[in-house]
Amino acid sequence: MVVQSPVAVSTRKTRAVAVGIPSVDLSLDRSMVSDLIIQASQNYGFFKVINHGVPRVTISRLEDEGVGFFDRPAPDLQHAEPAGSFGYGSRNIGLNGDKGELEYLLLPTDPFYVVETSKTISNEPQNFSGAANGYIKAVRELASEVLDLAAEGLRVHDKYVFSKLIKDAQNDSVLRFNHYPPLKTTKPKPCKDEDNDDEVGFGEHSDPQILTILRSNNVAGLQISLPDGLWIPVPPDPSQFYVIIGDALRVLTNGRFTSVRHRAIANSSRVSRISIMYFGAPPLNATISPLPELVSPGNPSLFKPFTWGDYKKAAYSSRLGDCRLDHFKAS
Ligand code: GA4
Repeated sequence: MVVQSPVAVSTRKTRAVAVGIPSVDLSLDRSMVSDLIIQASQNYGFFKVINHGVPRVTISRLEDEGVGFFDRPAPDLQHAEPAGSFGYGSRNIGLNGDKGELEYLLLPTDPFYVVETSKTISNEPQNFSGAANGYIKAVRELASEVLDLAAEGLRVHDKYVFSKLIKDAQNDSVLRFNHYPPLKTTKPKPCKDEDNDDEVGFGEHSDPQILTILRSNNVAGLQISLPDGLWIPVPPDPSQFYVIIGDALRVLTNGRFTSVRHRAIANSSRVSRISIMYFGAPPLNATISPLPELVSPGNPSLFKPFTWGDYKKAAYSSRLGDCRLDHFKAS
């Protein structure tokens, strides 16, 4: 595994530490890549992928559309609200009172839906939908490749067992843009206690889905939690992607993979931070339970079976930082 150069950290709730983020080079020999993915997914639930094959223009086109969207006047942003919990949001996260110093746009990834929704997002909807659909297709392929490599490394019978869930025509995957506005220089820096919510960009949580593909511009903010609870910053790298293992994959692997807790600190730089996440999710009626190959008398199932729809419902009834999987543990 390529481990990036050590970083010294000393920020709120982090200790000074030297840790590298695991990095997986997809151009290496296939069995080596799959071993690296297994190690990183078990030990961190998080890794960077390099030599990912997604064209730079596919990324920059969508980032430009995202920047253009958040630059629009406030009343236009509110119109980007197609239905339910999708659309534009600001400061309010989810439905149960979580707050963060950001604004965002959440979209389903169905290409027809993207085309329809684009009319409320951009004055040039074909540009937005073209960029979004091109990006979604590319990162879904990337996510599927990572999942196939993971299945190979786990030596499970069906190598497509994970990727077919996010490729299913009824998949429930989501695309999210987060905009963390730059620090307002006119506002005096408040002197607040350690747990002050004002400093949270997007609070600590694990992603409920199977796999997240995250990419940001060159502004820092993302942090991941190590198994011992230590938080480490993730250096931004606009040309690469980060992979986040979600709760559903943790269950499918019977806890062999960990679903990493992560957060974004509020943006303290003078430029905006823009991140784009693809959350690969199964169809609502798909059953999520440990793969039989990963269960044995010595290694019993850690979770009760549930559908993705059940889990999504539980997620939306919970607070962002809750450990939602606790309710689905086998007794
Ligand atoms: C975290 C991962 C994705 O961003 C998201 C988030 C969702 C939301 O922002 O609407 C949730 C959060 C996320 C998990 C718990 C619930 C739902 C906010 C929240 C408090 C879109 C998702 O699928 O789950």
